[in-house]
Amino acid sequence: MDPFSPPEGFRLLPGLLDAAAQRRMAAGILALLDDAPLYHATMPKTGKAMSVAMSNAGRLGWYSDREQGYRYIERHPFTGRPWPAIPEAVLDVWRDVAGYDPAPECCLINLYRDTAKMGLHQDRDEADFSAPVVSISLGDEALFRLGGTTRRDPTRSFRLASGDVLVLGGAARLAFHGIDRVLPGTSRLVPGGGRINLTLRRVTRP
Ligand code: MD6
Ligand code: FE
Repeated sequence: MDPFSPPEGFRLLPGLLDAAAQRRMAAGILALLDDAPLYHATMPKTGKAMSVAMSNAGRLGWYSDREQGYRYIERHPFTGRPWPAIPEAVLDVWRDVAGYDPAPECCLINLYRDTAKMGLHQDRDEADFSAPVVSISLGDEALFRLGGTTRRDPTRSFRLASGDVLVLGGAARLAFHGIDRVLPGTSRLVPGGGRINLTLRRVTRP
């Protein structure tokens, strides 16, 4: 008996990006990190650093620190510059799969090296849950855990490989999810090893 069934609006699109598209996208993202360097956001209240390194593209970037917690900001927290534009190839993925016309305002860039992981969470720092979150995996494979809309719901883990695209829309927009671990050495895409995940979101109401 498996009590798990994915919430409505969960879509996994394995291998949506072919190897050439993955290489171009990863190179574009790494280039943009010269302008918007990676940082480790810290947890509200405790100030504990997240193991995943982050940056953003788009008008708004997701950020967190001890003092002000989770939020979206218009400028890089350390350089003070506006975030770089979301690469066109990334916007194309949104246009292909989101089923939501206004363009994403945020592309959160997550880099997992070594033992980095992400605890079970909901994406709920946005003002508009009618838009899906679209997520693109590049590089090493990861074990992604998906649950339901309450923390107590049963969960299941899925393997996400480079080029896979995940859509959390509908009821799944507020599903709990996280990354249990990354499987080192499963891809050669990211120089130095690791996994890049891009999540595209609407933040404000259109
Ligand atoms: C990750 N992804 O794949 C983390 N959030 O590294 C997320 O937190 C995520 O994949 C919302 C929707 C899809 C996701
Ligand atoms: Fe998330």
